[in-house]
Amino acid sequence: MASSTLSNQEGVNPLERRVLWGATLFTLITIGFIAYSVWGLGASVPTCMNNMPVFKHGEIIRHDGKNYEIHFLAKMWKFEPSKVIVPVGSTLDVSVTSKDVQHGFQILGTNINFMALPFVLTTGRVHFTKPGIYHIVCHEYCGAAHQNMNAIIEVSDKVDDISADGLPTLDAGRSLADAKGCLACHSTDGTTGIGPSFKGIWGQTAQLIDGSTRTVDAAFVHNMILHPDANAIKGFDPVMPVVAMSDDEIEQLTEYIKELQ
Ligand code: HEC
Ligand SMILES: [Cu+2]
Repeated sequence: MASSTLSNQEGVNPLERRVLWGATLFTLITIGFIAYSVWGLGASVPTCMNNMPVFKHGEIIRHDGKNYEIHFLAKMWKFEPSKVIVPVGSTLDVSVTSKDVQHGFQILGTNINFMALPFVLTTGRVHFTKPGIYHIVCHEYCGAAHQNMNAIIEVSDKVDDISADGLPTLDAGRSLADAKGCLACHSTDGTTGIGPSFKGIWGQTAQLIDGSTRTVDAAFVHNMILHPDANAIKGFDPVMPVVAMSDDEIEQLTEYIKELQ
């Protein structure tokens, strides 16, 4: 029995010796696999930081060189930003949170595979050495339009730096709406101000004071910006000013309003 083995002063039982060697070998192999996955395959363990304040909007932040920090906001049923263009060789520090329910976040073909949880930031790092389109999907069922929830990272060998159109229209549109003073009268969260909120109007029917109706689409937004006086909407004082804008800017604002559905 064990006590007689232990009291055996002649040395370690050969069977025990084999078990010890076996266990040591097994441990070394395991450590070897971990080392290989970290240095050989570039795996990084996602860090879950639940004591950090979470962000409320998606954002692309450029640090030095080809180092980017991307904040992905998952919400029913899209990711913000929905498109990111970075040059080949970029390293992305990705952090993910959710605005509403539990979502999934996987960048296909990379080691980034997270849960996107409300009030929680999950972060990881991914390095892109090959050009291509990398799809991001939500892999956690999150409601009616779950299957539409996707985004892309385009890794390009043509751009030297993150290109302007790599910035999500949401961010470009937001800063434009801000710069042009639209946000003074139009909220982006559904609350009515001096004008209707930008949130949720896309595709809706606007009731004009002359009794006619308009569908809020690209043509209407364009017309509204150029001739606000010709589109007085029921329930509002017709105070919207004409703001000089290029067609490109109008398009960006239109995209912005569209994304705020
Ligand atoms: C001084 C306040 C004010 C500013 C600034 C303003 N708007 Fe408006 N906007 C309104 C009001 C009020 C309405 C409702 C229509 C009306 O009666 O004139 C409106 C309506 C709209 C609509 C139609 C909304 C719907 O429900 O169909 C769009 C689109 C719009 N504005 C876009 C813009 C954009 C883009 C800017 C910035 C370039 C802007 N507005 C700046 C007050 C403003
Ligand atoms: Cu989802």
